[in-house]
Amino acid sequence: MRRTSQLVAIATCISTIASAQIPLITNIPARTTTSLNGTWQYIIDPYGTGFYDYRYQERKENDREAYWTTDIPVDKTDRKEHQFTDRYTLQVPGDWNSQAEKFLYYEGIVWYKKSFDFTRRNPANKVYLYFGAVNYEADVYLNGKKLGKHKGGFTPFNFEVPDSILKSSGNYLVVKVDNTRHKDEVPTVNTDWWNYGGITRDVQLIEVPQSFIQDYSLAIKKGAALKTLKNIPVEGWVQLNEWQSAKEVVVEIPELKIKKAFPVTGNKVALQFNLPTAELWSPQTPKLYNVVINTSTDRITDKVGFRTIEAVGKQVLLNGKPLFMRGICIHEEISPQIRRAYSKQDALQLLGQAKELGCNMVRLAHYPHNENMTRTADSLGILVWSEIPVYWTVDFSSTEVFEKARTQLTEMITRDHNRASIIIWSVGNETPVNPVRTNFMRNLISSARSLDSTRLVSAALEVNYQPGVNKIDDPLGEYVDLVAFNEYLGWYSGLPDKCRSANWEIGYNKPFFISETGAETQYGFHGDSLTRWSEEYQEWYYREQVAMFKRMPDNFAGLSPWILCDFRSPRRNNQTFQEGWNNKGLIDQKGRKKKAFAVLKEYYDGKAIGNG
Ligand code: GCB
Repeated sequence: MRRTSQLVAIATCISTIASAQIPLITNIPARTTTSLNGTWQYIIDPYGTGFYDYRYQERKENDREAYWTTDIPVDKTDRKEHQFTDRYTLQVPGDWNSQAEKFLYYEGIVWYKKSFDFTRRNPANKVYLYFGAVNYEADVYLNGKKLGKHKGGFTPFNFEVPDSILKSSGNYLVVKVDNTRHKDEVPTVNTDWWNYGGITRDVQLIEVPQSFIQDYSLAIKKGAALKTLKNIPVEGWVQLNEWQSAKEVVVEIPELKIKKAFPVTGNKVALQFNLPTAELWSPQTPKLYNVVINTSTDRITDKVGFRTIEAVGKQVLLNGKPLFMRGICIHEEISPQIRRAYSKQDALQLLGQAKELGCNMVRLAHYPHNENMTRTADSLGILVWSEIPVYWTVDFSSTEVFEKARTQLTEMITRDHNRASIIIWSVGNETPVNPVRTNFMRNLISSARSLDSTRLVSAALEVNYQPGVNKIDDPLGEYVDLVAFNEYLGWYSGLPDKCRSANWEIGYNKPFFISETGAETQYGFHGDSLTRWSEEYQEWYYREQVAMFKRMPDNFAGLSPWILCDFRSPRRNNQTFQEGWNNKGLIDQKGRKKKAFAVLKEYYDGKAIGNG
């Protein structure tokens, strides 16, 4: 947004702790699953009574008053002070805020309960319980036994379900969901979006053989020259949960007549082979190949696109050719229902609107969106910037907070590293410039690179506004592949005609990207272009910005204005024009396009000629 002061803080060295192994199972859509979506019962528990006793001590596992223990009285004398009934239910997936008026502003604890029967497809299978995401903290209990805990509102997690706990009938799954904001979490207490609570994404039981393929990666070798589309080198790996019984890994791409076998000598098997030829994935040709990975005990299929992405000199190259990113930022919120987005239908709506705007790229702000978004982006041919919620002022001095951020980064990359659409991992947004933060962010950048060396790493930085010239001189610029920054010339400072005299100096010889720019307006409010909040003001803002983009330095690699749709934000309290909404969308909460939509579309349609 704006950088007003430079904090000088004492640099504390964040020690690089060895990466924690997160046994996340990937490619859930292709696994044998049983959905636990649907109607769940709930109890709202603002005091945490189900978790703490009256001395505020954590309850023991078999405490009869704990909400994870059965709520059924043993006989008529039994006193049970918690009970789940069908009178109080929530739909999963889904945030709670949008499901009943009493939840609209609720932040705190809600207990969810689902009863289910379960028959294994194969009695020898292992079973995992998988959550697409729970915001923010989830404590998970099955039949009164704790399976585990997870923090982080936008990334998946799974627990192994021991055979001794799971029954064929009468299981009850209880999840304590807590979306209370805390200073030492990621994000921290202060953001500019609504903190939707709940089990916001799918819940599934996954069945896998005892020895199974946990994860895998396939991508064109970094730095490969693609002059001719012949003998394209592919590299990757297959991660097995255990290797002794797997023998060999066989990778097949039937359409390309590829079948390669690799001996298994450990849990992680390196892959290396050539594609004799292939159609590369790009926005114009979002070609996905069916890939089959087999071991002697497991088999998994996926649809994988092959492409390269690099920052070379002043340019971003997609498949070796200069790329201009015609982007738009998107929050994971959907109109007209006003709720967290989660489904394929939601993804089609949001990405469809971006396509209509002329986009070839989206910035998924400010946290990892659900997997339907990235899979749909793969199939529609939309490039993606994916980000973790290291937003504004997380506690950069804390090693625990760093670990929380790194866990979310790891979970984001693990889930999505086979999505060709994703070209940029972002480690944060508008973090204040000082040595402690720079060290923190730098360590995140190196973590991202060590998890995935095939994509660009970036972060949305701020502008150092100076008379005569606006500088991008944040020291973090040295460590990112793509220098990205948010600028609001004409909204947070001055009027849009400020753009006419604006000059830009990028302190790094790298491609740069405007990760945000925008102005707020209420759909249907009209005035002259000088009238704040009018559609005409926003339209003028975009006209001046577009004129400025046209004279940007030649390392300008694209932009993702703020934002596709208006979204809920408790920070926005102008009771005439905002009422709890950030209205910088080009589309309003009812799905109606504002005048500025056409201005950006015209610019993008012009840029599209000859560019992905
Ligand atoms: C920003 C933030 C974004 C805000 C936006 C605004 O710079 O990155 O999260 O919503 O500005 O509207 O002020």
